[in-house]
Amino acid sequence: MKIDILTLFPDFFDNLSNYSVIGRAIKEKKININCIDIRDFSNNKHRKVDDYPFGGGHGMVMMPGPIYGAISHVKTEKSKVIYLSPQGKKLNQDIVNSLSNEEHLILLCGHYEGIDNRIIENYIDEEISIGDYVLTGGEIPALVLIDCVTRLIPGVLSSAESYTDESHYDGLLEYPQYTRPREFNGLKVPEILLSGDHKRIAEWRKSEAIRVTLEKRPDLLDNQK
Ligand code: 4FD
Repeated sequence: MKIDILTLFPDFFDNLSNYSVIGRAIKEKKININCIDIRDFSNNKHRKVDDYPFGGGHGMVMMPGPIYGAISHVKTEKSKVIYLSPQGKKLNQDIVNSLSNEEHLILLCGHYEGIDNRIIENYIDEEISIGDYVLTGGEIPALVLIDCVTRLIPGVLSSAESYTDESHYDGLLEYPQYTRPREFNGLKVPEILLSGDHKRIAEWRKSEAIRVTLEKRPDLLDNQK
């Protein structure tokens, strides 16, 4: 998968190739991440990319020209252009699954009070939010999206790191996990996990996943497919 990040802060993404699973995916060429500095597409000698809002009001708005220039520079017929914004559709594992099948993502990171609405209406395929809160820029949401999409690309996770037992894979939270020692500060590991009875362990884990989901995130059970 190719990922182009359109940003005013390309340095922010400098160390991705040293980071855990994403770093490995980059080195193994499962993903190809490229940063585009939106300022490079300003037609202004001061590399200005924002201006006052028409109609007045506080703050600045990112001008359409530089953003359009940056999108046009990387876009092909196979691209999906995503704008990270607090007004977007809230990201969930279903959206992540479908994005992981794309060939080329273009991630547009906004700043200031947002971008000229003509870009959103005409040149963006999907507007995505990582949750109902406001950040100073779209760069961290872009990183979140890159992280959760990358780990679903075939060959990125080893079978030992498989995601099929994890929270949100099947609409439930993950069952409780334990490791050695068997007793820690007087606290014991559930006996069944030491029994070696794999069928009963699988049943226990399924019922624990449901119990934990009911306790911590009952809203997830309303959306069972
Ligand atoms: N919840 C999110 C995305 C971006 C952001 C920005 C308009 C502000 C939160 C466009 C206003 C971008 C999110 C930058 N904050 N801040 O996903």
